Amino acid sequence: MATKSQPAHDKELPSAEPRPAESAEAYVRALMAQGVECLFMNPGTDTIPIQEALSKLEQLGEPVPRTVLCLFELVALAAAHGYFQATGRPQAVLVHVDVGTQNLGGMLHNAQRGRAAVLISAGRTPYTTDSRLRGTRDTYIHWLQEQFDQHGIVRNFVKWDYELRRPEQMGEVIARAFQIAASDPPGPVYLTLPREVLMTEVGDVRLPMPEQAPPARLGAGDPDGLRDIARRLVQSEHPVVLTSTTGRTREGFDGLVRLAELLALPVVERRERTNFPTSHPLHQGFQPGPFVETADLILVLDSDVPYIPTQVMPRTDATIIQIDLDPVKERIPLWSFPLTLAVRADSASALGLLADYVGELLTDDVRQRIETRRAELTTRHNERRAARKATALAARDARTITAEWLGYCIGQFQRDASDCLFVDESLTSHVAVWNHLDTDEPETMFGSGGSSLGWGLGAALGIKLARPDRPVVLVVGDGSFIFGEPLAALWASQINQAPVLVVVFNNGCYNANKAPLISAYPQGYSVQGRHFVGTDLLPAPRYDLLAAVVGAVGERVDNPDQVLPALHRGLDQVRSGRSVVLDVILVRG
Ligand SMILES: Cc1ncc(C[n+]2csc(CCOP(=O)(O)OP(=O)(O)O)c2C)c(N)n1
Ligand SMILES: [Mg+2]
Repeated sequence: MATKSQPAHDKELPSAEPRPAESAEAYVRALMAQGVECLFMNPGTDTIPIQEALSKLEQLGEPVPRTVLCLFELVALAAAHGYFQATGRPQAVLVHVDVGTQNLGGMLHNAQRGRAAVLISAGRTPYTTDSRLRGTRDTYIHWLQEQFDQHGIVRNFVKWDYELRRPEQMGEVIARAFQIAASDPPGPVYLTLPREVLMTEVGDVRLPMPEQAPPARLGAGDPDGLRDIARRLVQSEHPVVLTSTTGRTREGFDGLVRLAELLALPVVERRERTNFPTSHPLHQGFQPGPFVETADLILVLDSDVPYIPTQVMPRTDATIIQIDLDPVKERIPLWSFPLTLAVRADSASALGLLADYVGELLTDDVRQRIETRRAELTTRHNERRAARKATALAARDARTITAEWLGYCIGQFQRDASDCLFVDESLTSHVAVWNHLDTDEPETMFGSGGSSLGWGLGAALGIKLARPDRPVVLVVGDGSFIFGEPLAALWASQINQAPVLVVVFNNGCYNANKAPLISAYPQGYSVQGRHFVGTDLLPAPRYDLLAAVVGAVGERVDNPDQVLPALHRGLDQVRSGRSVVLDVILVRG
């Protein structure tokens, strides 16, 4: 288990006042019992018992989670989210009362939508005003921090919330929190910790082991239903697979490759994970539109929004099957995508069974049809890739760097540095990145799964902590970079020996806001008067200079020829232990 600093058992123990064990120590031990490796935290007067417990237990030689101090809370939650994505192991976040909870901000939305199992714990201002009680109110702010419903801040976003009422509950409450967070579909949970409870002296607290409170997992689903799907897949003339997160596990990725290859299924991704090898001939890019319109069978795997129904509609006679941990999206209030079959299952298991059933149904006729389709799809794949490459190369000799060229260079870079993991918050540049980056291995690309910006920097930190053996590259819009509290995130990366390579797509604007404005009002005042309100980030801050403030390395790149060398220089720095901010100046949006 990771411990940040050297425990003190080999030195003289400090002459600390010996105190009986308080329940805050049970909190730390309960986290350890649940296998928590990192506690991403930002403190307050409410968390001091836990800070003392961490210090005490570490100095007494007990294993404790690694503490990662995040100087802004949203970094903490994004990091725990990234860590979970990279490992499947839920981590813990600890924040200060109502205000620290509020600073988690949009990362709560991302953890919810991205199905990240995380225990978020927050202090709760002391209940009492009785000086005989340990932990009672003793400072001005203790009155201000109390809200009628602190949990109400998070209740839209979490699967479960609870206030620890008695110190004796600590073990079972923490076990319950992790059980719910990790049960399918996973998600964040919230626990408040009143200070008097944390500071109550306790004897031994029962700590249930994780194996006594296992999460509920979905398996492959109903075998009869899967046989029916297999039959429909074999009969289909124009099938398509749409996926967003099937590659969240290696089994899901391998299962999709197996089924797609068996039937020559075109796969269209929305890349929140690497779901299918980009260079595979059956990979058909990232635009569902043309396939959705013509398909007689649409197999939607692990996707919240498979296509945009106001832009493209499936055929009325199409069979549409959704296999997902939550196929009808119970937490999305309005969701009315037409479905023939909704299958609640873990796609990784379901795909294996489906492939077995399909194998039993293949006749010579069917095989012939499949081979014809495979040939057509291979041609289509090659043409699309060639067109994207031509677009990128056409930009090589331009004076300014286009997003396509930057995406292409990142793709070239990745060929040499194939051990890199990519975190994606590149917004309107994402298709340029996804198209050129041949992330052919599972668990090599991570997106938030939600829409709250500022996730990438914290997530990259968490992923690097989880996978210290792999270089981590964040591709991020300039706006999103700022939303991510770069000072807090890069500082934490530096001091925790978790360096990341940050590539800022500096187009000087919120293009994701500007482009739809232009398309909704093509002849409007904004366009005609070249006066865009609230979209331009100009004059652009010197993002590269910000790196030096925390001992990281910054470089500004504005010459197309320099993009690839700068990426390699950046990687060299990262491999030697320093984070890097590459501020790449793009054509202005
Ligand atoms: C927390 C948060 N605030 C605001 C938005 C609305 N929003 C969506 S995209 C965007 C602009 C993103 O800019 P940038 O990261 O530079 O990427 P670009 O659009 O330029 O590609 C904004 C402000 C959001 N999604 N999340
Ligand atoms: Mg931008």
